[in-house]
Amino acid sequence: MASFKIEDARKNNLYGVMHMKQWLKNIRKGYGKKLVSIHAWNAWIVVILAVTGLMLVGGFWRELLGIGRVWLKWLHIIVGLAMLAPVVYYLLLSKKHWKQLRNRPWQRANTIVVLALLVGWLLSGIVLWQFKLVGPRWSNAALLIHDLLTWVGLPYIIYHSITRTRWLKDPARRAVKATTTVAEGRNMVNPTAAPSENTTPASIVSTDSKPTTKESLLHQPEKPQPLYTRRAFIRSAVGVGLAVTLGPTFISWVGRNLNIDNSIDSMLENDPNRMVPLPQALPASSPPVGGGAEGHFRVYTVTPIPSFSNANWSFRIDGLVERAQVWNWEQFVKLARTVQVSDFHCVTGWSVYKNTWEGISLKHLLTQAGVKPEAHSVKFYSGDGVYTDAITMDQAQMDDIMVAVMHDGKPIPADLGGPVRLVIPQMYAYKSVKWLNRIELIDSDHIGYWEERGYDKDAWLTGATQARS
Ligand code: HEM
Ligand SMILES: Nc1nc2c(c(=O)[nH]1)N[C@H]1C(S)=C(S)[C@@H](COP(=O)(O)O)O[C@H]1N2
Ligand SMILES: [Mo]
Repeated sequence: MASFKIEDARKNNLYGVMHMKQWLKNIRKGYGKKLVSIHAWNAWIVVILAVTGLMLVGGFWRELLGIGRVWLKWLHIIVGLAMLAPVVYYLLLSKKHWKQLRNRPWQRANTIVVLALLVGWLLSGIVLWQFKLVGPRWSNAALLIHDLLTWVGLPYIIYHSITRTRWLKDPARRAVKATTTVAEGRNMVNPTAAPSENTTPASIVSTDSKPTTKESLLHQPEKPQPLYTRRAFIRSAVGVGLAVTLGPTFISWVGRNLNIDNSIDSMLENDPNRMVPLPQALPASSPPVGGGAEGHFRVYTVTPIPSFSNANWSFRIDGLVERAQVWNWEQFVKLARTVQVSDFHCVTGWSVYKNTWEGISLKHLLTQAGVKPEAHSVKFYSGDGVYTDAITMDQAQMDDIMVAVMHDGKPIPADLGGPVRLVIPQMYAYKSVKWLNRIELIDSDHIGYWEERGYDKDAWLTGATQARS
């Protein structure tokens, strides 16, 4: 009995394996053509991801896109996930492709580089997509990897697709044919020449997707030309072009991440704000009790960066309060301040840790103003005239919400929301309104700037510890 069953199981297993083999065989049928079309699909996917991804970083696009930014992000994620299809499909065909490349170490290396890029983008992209699930440490690392792959990988891929287009390859084929090294003609296999299983596509990165026999016939050689010189020239031209256009951005990215230039200091040096007197740091923030912030703020704004002086700056608290108030700068810098250390997390994946903020506790301001019982939300206005956000009265009870005047013992530069910005450490930073100049108590909800454009109304960080309502 028992042995019977084992036999059965073995047979079933065998059938299973045979099915699997048949299935793989079917997949691998016409494999050359399939590789070519996988490659073409993948090239388009990468183009879309590159364009949408670069638009996601840019401050310029941030201002221009508004609600479109959230759609763009979803397009980027959906197309990103779709990249899984060609990658998996290729992996199913890869064994054969690999054998075919056995005498082509460069193509093998290239295949590995491209696969590593794609898989790296996919994994880091999925972590970024699920930022709430993984928490800030992981999404920070994922963003770093995603960026690094973009700065290294995109130039690599652009370089390859430009230097391997057909119009470059055809002349090269002529040159090769004129010599005796036909078999070694690198990358020059014509997919239309023999549409059989043995057809090898040029390489997984070549853009050789739609070969036309006519063209190859037209380009039959008469006499060899000094083509490698031209190829070499175009290659170096493309290389130089890429270095010039992407180089500076890449270097500044590396600089920021290696903390080479302390950019908050340079922001302060060039600060357009003219507030007099400058706030004087409490002992706890100079030197900063937090030991100094770790990480870098990305300067985000949806308007041109506003600047202020004593003449055009004021701060008010009004709406449903017993004692509405307006302060000018001289009065405001005299208000008693406290110091706190907290982390700062943006939903797009970056964080700045251990910020030592000095400012006035929101709770204290509200108590002073005397909130009326009808008040439901606290609405925050930015001096940029556009950005707003709000929290409920319950949320406003958190002790660590701060109307901040200093960061790490120095005034807050205009780039980072100075002279005064809001800090809500337990929520994502889109709640932390920059250039804060008005607090209004209102009897209803208020949907903030980014929430109106698709961000989650629930901005709580995963690890938030205080009153969640
Ligand atoms: C060719 C491949 C890709 C390129 C060139 C690319 C490029 C970029 C760039 C430049 C950013 C902006 C990062 C920043 O703010 O510094 C970004 C963000 C992002 N990418 Fe990709 N990406 C690619 C593939 C993917 C894939 C496969 C996924 C997977 C789902 C993905 C998901 C994301 C997510 C979730 C973000 C964060 C968007 C946000 O919240 O602003 N990406 N990508
Ligand atoms: N007025 C104003 N406040 C703002 C924003 C903005 O664009 N305008 N961006 C928010 C977002 S999404 C983040 S992550 C932080 C970024 O702060 P930073 O520019 O100082 O790094 O500010 C928040 N407050
Ligand atoms: Mo953000």
